[in-house]
Amino acid sequence: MATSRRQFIKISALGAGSLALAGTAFELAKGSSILGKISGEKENGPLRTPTYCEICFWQCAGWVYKDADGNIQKIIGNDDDQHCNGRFCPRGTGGVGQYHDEDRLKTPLIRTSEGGKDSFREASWDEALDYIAEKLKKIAAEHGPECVALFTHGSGGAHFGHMLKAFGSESIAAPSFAQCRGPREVGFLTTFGDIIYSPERIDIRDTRCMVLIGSHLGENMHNGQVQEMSDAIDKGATIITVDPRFSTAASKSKYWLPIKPATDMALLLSWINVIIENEWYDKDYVERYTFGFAELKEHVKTFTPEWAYGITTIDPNIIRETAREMHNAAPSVIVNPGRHVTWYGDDTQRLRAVAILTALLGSWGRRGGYYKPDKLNLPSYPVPPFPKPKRSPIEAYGGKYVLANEVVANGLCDATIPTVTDQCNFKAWIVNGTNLLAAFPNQANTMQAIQALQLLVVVDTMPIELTGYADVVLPECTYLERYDMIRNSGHRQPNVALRMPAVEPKYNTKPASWMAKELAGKLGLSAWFPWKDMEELLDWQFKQVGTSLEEMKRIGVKNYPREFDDLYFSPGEDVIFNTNTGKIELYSTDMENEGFAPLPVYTAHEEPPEGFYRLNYGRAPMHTFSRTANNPNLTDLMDENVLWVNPKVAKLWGLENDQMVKLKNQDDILSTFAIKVRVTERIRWDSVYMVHGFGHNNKKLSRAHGRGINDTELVSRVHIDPVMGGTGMRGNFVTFITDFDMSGKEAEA
Ligand SMILES: Nc1nc2c(c(=O)[nH]1)N[C@H]1C(S)=C(S)[C@@H](COP(=O)(O)OP(=O)(O)OC[C@H]3O[C@@H](n4cnc5c(=O)[nH]c(N)nc54)[C@H](O)[C@@H]3O)O[C@H]1N2
Ligand SMILES: Nc1nc2c(c(=O)[nH]1)N[C@H]1C(S)=C(S)[C@@H](COP(=O)(O)OP(=O)(O)OC[C@H]3O[C@@H](n4cnc5c(=O)[nH]c(N)nc54)[C@H](O)[C@@H]3O)O[C@H]1N2
Ligand code: SF4
Ligand SMILES: [Mo]
Repeated sequence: MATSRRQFIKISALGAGSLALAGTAFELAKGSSILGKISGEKENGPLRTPTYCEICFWQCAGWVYKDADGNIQKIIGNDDDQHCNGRFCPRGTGGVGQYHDEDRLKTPLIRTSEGGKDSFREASWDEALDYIAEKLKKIAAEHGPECVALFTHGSGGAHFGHMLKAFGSESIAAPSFAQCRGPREVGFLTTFGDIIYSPERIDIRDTRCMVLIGSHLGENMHNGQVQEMSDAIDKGATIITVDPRFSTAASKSKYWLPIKPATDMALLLSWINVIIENEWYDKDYVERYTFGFAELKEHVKTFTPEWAYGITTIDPNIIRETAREMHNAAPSVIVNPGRHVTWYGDDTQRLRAVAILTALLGSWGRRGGYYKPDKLNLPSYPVPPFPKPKRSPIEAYGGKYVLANEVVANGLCDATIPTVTDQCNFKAWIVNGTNLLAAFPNQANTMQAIQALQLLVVVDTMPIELTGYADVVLPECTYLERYDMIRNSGHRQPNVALRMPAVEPKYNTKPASWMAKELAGKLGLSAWFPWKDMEELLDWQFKQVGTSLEEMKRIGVKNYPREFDDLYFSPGEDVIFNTNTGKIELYSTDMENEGFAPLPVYTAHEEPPEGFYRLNYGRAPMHTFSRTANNPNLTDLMDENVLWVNPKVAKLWGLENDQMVKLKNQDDILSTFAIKVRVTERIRWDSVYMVHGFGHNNKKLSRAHGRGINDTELVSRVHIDPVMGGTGMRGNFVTFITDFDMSGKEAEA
């Protein structure tokens, strides 16, 4: 009996396998239902499901393919998607590693204290959400709901943001503003009355000249942009790269300007000088659209290339030649506004200079320059009006940064640290999809805020630095296991994209959409979550714009025609800009009204002290910040960061390739881990360079723990941009520590 039973199992297993295999080839061609059943999907279910990628904010739309057993095989780009044109970047392709990562958070955790020792205990969802709801109710009763803040990056922000607004707080911030692109948005807003948006409204496809200033497209994988840049180069576009480091972009450029760090403002002012002095600006455009040209002309008179040479170390002839290249290509020129632009604290002013140059070349609103994106007007599901909070986020940071057009995350963080004058410090943080100990500079400051909290909830997919300090950890399932809000992004054509679950959530994880709705229920806020589930919500919304969830499951992305033919200005068109004067403000009245320089000025920044080097950091094409450092697919491609050191410096210090060093910064902060030296001419002698996002210290990250150095721990000095609160992070200096024992501590010698 036993034998025949064993045989039975064997045969049936084989049978199922071969049935599935036969089914695959056959049914793929015919599209019938057998495969759907085998892969655990409903009858006639698709073999591929649509998603948009969450491995970075670029949100490329793609298809998730599964095999007959329902296992994810691959993710590829959706051909109809303007963000990716059918191609994913290496990170997006490796995104499935986030789903497979065995170190993932698996179940809710609650902090407990016993005998003075803290530990996490596993909890059910009900318990964890009850715990949070009770704490939030208590904080609201004692201090007001506005004392709760949300920090968020990525898709979950929409769900938790909606919940927090219903609760009575508008203090919702992302590190993608004041730690990233904020200065450029404010610099362009005060000049053109409009922002750059994401994806950036730059017409790389048709450009004839692109200037990259500390923006390293190529290593920085703005997917669609990198594709367009490579096409533009093939079509003969001139690339001018300004970077102290020989970046990948620099290697593709006609001109590489290895600028002395922190001096870009001088270069920009001298370009403006050359373009005005030689009358290389677009006279008709300047006359018709701009305000303050005479003041600008007077202002830049002395900023000659010779003046700039003394500051930037860039040859005056090269400054003239590159200005002429821009003039020759105008108006099809992009002086790229970059993205991570929080560098030295005068960043809004630097981006104002970029905006002014753009206006002089007449490239805003012109083919090959800046186009006007169009976005669908997507109605929200009807809910009651949100309660009006007693305190706005701006009040929380005391009337500072009035020109900021988004909430300043570090402003909320600072307002959490108790001071005598503050009316109400933040008492609780909900942190979703952002590793604040890597994203915020000055970790000591962040820690001080965290220690003052009554409640810290961390929603993440991975055990990270921040989860270690949480009171409650909520494990989110990955983007491959959930629905999220409709991606509605501005582009050349309005468009929507759907993310749906390709597979069931692994472990005891849940989507943020579910968490926010459940928590809202426990807080008595169900009126703001009237939909049954995400399917109902999405279907309702899609139907408002002429499609449906059912159709979107089949097509993934839908592009709509533009309502008006206004990608570019038409010749001689009268345009009213959304500024105080209705013109492009070369001279900014907003800046003047707020007590800032109305025309950008150069200020010298601190130089590295003797024996120290400026800490420079950036991106690698196969990783995103700190979020991919443990992804098994991507660690296969790169599993640590290395330290770029100029050969002159290496010789001086006797450093060799692959030697491990630690770094110490100007404030005596020693890196927790060590990093491998890479000796290379590609970095100037006054700086060192590493990729951001490594050096994790959470031991639960089996592939990322202790691999390389975390640049953030060495960025203890912050230069705040007074205009919009951005955290300038590039004014930090490090020296080499070669004498340490590998167990962690600097050797006593
Ligand atoms: N020193 C230094 N600091 C920087 C930068 C730098 O280059 N150097 N760059 C700055 C810039 S430009 C930016 S935009 C910010 C970026 O800041 P962040 O977006 O905070 O970057 P990450 O470090 O990747 O942290 C993302 C967190 O989200 C989690 N996560 C990933 N997917 C999901 C998901 O689906 N759901 C949830 N709930 N969580 C998820 C990850 O596990 C990770 O813990 O950092 C800024 N700070
Ligand atoms: N693969 C990948 N792509 C990404 C991301 C990622 O994590 N991984 N993150 C995305 C995000 S949110 C952002 S904000 C962007 C950021 O991408 P970028 O806007 O390109 O910014 P960084 O990565 O900070 O690039 C830093 C560049 O500036 C140079 N630099 C340093 N100091 C100076 C200086 O004083 N002057 C000049 N001119 N240059 C200087 C550095 O050498 C480096 O090449 O990348 C996006 N794309
Ligand atoms: S650029 Fe790459 S990582 Fe970012 S969303 Fe697109 S495919 Fe994903
Ligand atoms: Mo960013």
